[in-house]
Amino acid sequence: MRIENIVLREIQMRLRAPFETSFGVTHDRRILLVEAIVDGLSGWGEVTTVESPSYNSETPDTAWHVISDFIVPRLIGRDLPHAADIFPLLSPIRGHQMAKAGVENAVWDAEAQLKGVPLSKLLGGTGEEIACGVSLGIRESPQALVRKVDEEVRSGYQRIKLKIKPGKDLDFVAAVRKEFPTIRLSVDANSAYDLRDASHLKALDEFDQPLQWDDIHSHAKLQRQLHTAICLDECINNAAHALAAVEQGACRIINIKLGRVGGHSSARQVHDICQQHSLPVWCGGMLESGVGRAHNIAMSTLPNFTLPGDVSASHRYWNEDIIEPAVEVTPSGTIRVPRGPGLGYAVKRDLMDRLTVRARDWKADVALPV
Ligand code: OSB
Ligand code: MG
Repeated sequence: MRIENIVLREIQMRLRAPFETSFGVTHDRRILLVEAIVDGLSGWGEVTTVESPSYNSETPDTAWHVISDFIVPRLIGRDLPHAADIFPLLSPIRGHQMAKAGVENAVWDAEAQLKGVPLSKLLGGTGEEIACGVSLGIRESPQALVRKVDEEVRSGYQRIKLKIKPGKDLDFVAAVRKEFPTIRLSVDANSAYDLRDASHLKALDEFDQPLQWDDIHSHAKLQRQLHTAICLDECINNAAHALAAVEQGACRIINIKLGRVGGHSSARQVHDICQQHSLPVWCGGMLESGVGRAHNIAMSTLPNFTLPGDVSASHRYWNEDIIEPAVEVTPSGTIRVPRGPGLGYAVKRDLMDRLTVRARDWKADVALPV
């Protein structure tokens, strides 16, 4: 497999509704897309940074810089047996997982297309459909949140995740729990608390990363004080972090985000460590366009993804997605895994071109800005 050409572009897409987390409100997404042309076929990857360094340390601009100046020069013109060979080639670049993942994942898509198999199968996935949940941004009032939960439960989603922050937590969660006593519920604080909040947090149900973004140790202390499961998100950026968290008892669930861990190779390692330790995983979301969403669907077919992920229908985010068909969710809250080669969705080039605000193109043997 020869990487002949890499095209990096930034697209801007407006969310259908603003999304509020403990670190801020997002209206417009800045998304980098990577097209890797491998043996004449285009594979696609998405860089899942948010707009500011508030979820992790990356932004669209740090990813643009690192891809342009460090990742592309290491890969352009290379002949590789597998997309999995990219991960070790990029290990001299410290961090910048989301930048790496965008590129590595594009080559995974290309490899699956070249082999004529769905990406899910190339990754080792099984199953025809994946279980879906939704992540709901912070709302004005508990009543508004209950109305939104009602809508999503009626659509069939199998798990509801509520974003919380100090001052918008217990009342909101209690109102939802009262109205929906049996739904699978979790709450995501995106690192907005610290250990002094332990007694306050005990009143809540289930957690997605309450404490500092990079602090496995404090989560271990908190998990010992709670009955309910902590799910780590921001803390787990590679297989070593996953092993540390598992062995220290810092969580009972891990959410895997392809970008956060650096792409499919690393995601599989994290998945396998969790599986060996009987810790279930689920697929996290980063308000992706269809390209990133399609990668999430493929990854979610791995056998230890036993909990519903934050992978939901395109129309919850976008008026028009950049892939076709758009991702749809069945009335029982599942997504059917596409059977076509690669990602199994087609990229809408016209729409993507209209949304593109900058692009850069590298060809094998010469590296010239467009
Ligand atoms: O913590 O999962 C998170 C969005 C941006 C940054 C962090 C997170 C999220 C989400 C979005 O929860 C989930 C989705 O894509 O639906
Ligand atoms: Mg989270």
